[in-house]
Amino acid sequence: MWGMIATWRMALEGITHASTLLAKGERSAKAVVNAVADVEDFPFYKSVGYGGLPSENGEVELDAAFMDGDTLAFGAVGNLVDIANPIRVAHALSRERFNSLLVGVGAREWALSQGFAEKTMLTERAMQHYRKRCRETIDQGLSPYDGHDTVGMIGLDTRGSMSVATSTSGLFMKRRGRLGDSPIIGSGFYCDSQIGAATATGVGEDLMKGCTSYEIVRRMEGGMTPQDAADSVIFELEDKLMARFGRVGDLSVVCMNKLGEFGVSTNIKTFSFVVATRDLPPTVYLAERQS
Ligand code: SD4
Repeated sequence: MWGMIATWRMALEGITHASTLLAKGERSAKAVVNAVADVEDFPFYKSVGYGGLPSENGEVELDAAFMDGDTLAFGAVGNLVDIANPIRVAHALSRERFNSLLVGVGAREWALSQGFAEKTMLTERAMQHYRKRCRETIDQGLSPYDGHDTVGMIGLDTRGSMSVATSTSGLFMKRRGRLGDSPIIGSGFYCDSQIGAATATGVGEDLMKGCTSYEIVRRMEGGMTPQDAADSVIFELEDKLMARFGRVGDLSVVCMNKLGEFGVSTNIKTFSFVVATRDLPPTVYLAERQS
């Protein structure tokens, strides 16, 4: 068996490419890193990589992570500025024994020291969105826009190895230095080849409260199907936050177990995701809120 699953329609082209690699026996790590890098490179996706929307100071600060489900090694970067492919930096970090999560200036310095290319990640189009939002909110003060288009992608290869990758510019108009769930292990992503993997998108501040991705993997380990694990984690977290915090943001997840069975859950009306497996051609699906 081999398979890939990812959040949002934007992953389709990357998965279409990368799934041909998996079908030929390529490693899941290479498949997810290449596919996420494709999403990062596409200028019109407003919340990932090049063309991502800026923080409130006008700077594009990018977060990304990679986890190898065989070794449980992970690498992540946060608030990385003007480096072409944050996911490739995160992947390189996963090979280091220490310093697995680097943020800000330190992340940038390390990326440059390793020969990663500098690139201005703020596009004219993203700048126009930024100026418009500044005008709209001039009286109310800036508040982060609950956009949610983090790409989170899981790969299972023919050897049974699994990997997960995430990449995002986070919330539009976030405060400088803010991190969401996407570079945080256990929240935005988790992967264990002996069980399965999960990755999240939505309001990071709320996804982190449930250690969402780790919790889904743990429930799959306990015998739940991926779909039941995803639904139970999302709706229990939503109930808990509503009862104790009085509000909840958008929460969406995709997960896959070591057999290539997948699950998807969302608390928003519709959530698009992409799947490709040995038995299913790369396709965009829409998940709907189930309760
Ligand atoms: C964050 N979870 O930074 C990310 C944003 C996101 O879909 O997923 N958008 O909080």
